[in-house]
Amino acid sequence: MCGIVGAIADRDVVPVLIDGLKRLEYRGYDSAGIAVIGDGEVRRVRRTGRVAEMEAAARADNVQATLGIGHTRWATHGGVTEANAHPHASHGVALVHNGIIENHEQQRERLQQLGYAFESQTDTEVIAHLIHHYLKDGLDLLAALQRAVKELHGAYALAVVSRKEPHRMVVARMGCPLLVGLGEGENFVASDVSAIVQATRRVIFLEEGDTAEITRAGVRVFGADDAPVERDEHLSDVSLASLELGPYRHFMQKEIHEQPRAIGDTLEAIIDANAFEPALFGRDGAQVLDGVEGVQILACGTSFYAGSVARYWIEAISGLPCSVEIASEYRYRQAVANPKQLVVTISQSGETLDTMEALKYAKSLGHDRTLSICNVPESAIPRASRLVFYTRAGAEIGVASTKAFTTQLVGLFALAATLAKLHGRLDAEREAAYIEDLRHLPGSVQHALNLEPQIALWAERFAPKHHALFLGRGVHYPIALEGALKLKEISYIHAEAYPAGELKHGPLALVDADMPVVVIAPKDGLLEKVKSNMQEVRARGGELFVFTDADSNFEASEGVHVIRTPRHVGVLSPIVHTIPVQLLAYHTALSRGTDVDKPRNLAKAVTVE
Ligand code: HGA
Repeated sequence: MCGIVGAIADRDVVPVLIDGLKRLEYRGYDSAGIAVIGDGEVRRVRRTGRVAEMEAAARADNVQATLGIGHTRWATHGGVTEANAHPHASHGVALVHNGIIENHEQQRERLQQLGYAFESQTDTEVIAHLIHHYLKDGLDLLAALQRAVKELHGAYALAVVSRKEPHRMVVARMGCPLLVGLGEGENFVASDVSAIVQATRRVIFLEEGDTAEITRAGVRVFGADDAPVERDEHLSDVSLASLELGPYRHFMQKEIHEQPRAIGDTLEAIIDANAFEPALFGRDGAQVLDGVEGVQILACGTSFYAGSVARYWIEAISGLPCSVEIASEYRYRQAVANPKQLVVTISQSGETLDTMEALKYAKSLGHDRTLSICNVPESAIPRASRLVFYTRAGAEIGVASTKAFTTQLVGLFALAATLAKLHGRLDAEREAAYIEDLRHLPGSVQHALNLEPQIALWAERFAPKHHALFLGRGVHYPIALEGALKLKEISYIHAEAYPAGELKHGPLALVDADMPVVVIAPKDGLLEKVKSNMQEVRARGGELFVFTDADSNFEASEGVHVIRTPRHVGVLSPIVHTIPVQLLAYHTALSRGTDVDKPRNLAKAVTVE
């Protein structure tokens, strides 16, 4: 959350900053701002709302410079106002910040006593004054930053400029992502590579506790002890085309339709190996997975639902006990560690703060077998894990996760099958059958996507509603949860999901003609039970919208609408049944006219607590 970009060049960097902020806008869109250094002064332009509004203001003021920083905000401390928008400034120092400073109140009090006046309610402003305080003591900008960050508790990615040092910017990272982009005679800093990919693909990922100085000529990185360190250079494979909307109306729509390709790419290594092997998860795969006696999955949001599907798979296929927990709960409870358990963290961005902290906590308890399922190479969570399975979904820009979820499920299924094989529960015939199922998966997902016109008609009936209920059983219950989450995230319709058997224990009281009830009801061992639960809804006048598959011989009737995926895909059915609930949420949001890619109050890559 919050996007940072900075540039130093011998050309005007304002277009670079604004283009970068537009690409980072998915990380936060409460306000946007830039600060540039020119003629010995800091010039700031800040606006609430979208980057385009700030861009217009910068144009009107004819702001140009060769050094500048920019920010797109997802507010945590202080409302959505221009005064709270970044960059924040103190006597010729300006900075942008992603993260939360936990001891900002103490610092504010101290700095006020030192005579500093505050203009904003943010936690960020203390950092600007603190740096200025140390500049006044005679330190240079880099030393002042290094001194200041030692007094901060919490998380930060920072980019700082000063009117007195127009030839460099200085940056710091702790708990929030930050990378340096290396150009020819120009250099950059950004929260993620999408912001600078137009200028360069050569990047250095800063590590926890790093600070760096960035000039036109080069970059110097310092470790947590302020001593110079070398960090590897990487060549990013993010392409500009993958960040463009193309023929689609929204990134979410594009990303839903990219799923056959994303799943196909994610499957590649498994199909190539034609086997489920520990090496799919890294060089140490065999060492880490051998002897595993159970699995603990830690994740948030949609990734938590992917983990919830995996629990059914892992227990059913490998016979190992598996529990799934919301990362922000796990990290604060006194959990009982079992070093023979594999700890699996799931995060699209690899930067989800709660998940990262839960992983650190698990490690502190003695868990050494760690695996992450992640979509962003070189991000923090995979780097902190011994094993990793990279989903190859490509950049996911829509705030509501779609292709990241289905590709996570592919990785988790491969994990369940690999653990089963290691435990002698997967014979060659079954392994071959699963691989064959996976091979057909992109095609089955495409068939589900072809249902879009029918689902769009349903969406028109959902659009005027205020509430919706989603039901599923067994491995499809988490898909009901995911469907309800998608609908509430982007259409703002209040939606809840229940295991269908729970209906009579409470939620049935809510059912009436105004409460559409979505049911995920593929042909499996629980179908007859689900049908009985549906009768309970019908008997109370509820209207049912059923997603099922070709094998279920389920008929539509009065008050019961049915959409069928064209074929039953066995154990992979939850992946295919995700597609219709994504499309239902997307088209409902479209009918309601909400901002599909940037739903209110939310942002992508949740790097704050
Ligand atoms: N705490 C700062 C930055 C917020 C942030 O990083 N959000 O993801 C603020 O509220 O401005």
